[in-house]
Amino acid sequence: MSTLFTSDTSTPSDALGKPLIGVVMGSSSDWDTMQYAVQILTDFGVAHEARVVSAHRMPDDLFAYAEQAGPRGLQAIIAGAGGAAHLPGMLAAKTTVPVLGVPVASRHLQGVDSLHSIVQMPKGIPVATFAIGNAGAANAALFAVSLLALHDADLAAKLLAFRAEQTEAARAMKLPV
Ligand code: RP5
Repeated sequence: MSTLFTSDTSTPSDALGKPLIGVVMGSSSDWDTMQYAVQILTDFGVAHEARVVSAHRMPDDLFAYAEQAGPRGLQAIIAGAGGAAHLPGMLAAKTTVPVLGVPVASRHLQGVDSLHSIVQMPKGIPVATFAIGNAGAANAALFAVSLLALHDADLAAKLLAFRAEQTEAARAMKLPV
């Protein structure tokens, strides 16, 4: 088995310990969007990793990542890609670890192409698909936190506090009139 993606390839984003959530993206150009997922995971103290795994430029690496995800203990993979966005679907085809897909806004079609590529999975291989762009990246991470919180009371409490904070912020909103 390839050791390409074992957790001894530590990066600063692995600093919280053995990763529970993998954040992968098709290009470093996706980072502007995918950083919102990583920020949420960091804020909640969820151990994670972030990697570029390009479906069409690194297909063997994609397969290795997917095959090793379960054995490495990943609980979910957040996968962001733009254009003809094969990455989330191909990961899902090679692992039963839940894949959360984030459509990254593309240069020419503003991410509608990415959304359709990710959301229109044929029956049998699901990819949970989120909104195009930054909100989708953040929500995918919040969804991953919700999954982990089912079996982690401290994380569940943090999630409730996060929701309460949002509620208070909305209640405090003022209009210019
Ligand atoms: C996809 O192609 C990536 O996910 C990215 O959104 C898009 C453009 O990639 P670059 O040309 O910026 O590397 O594979």
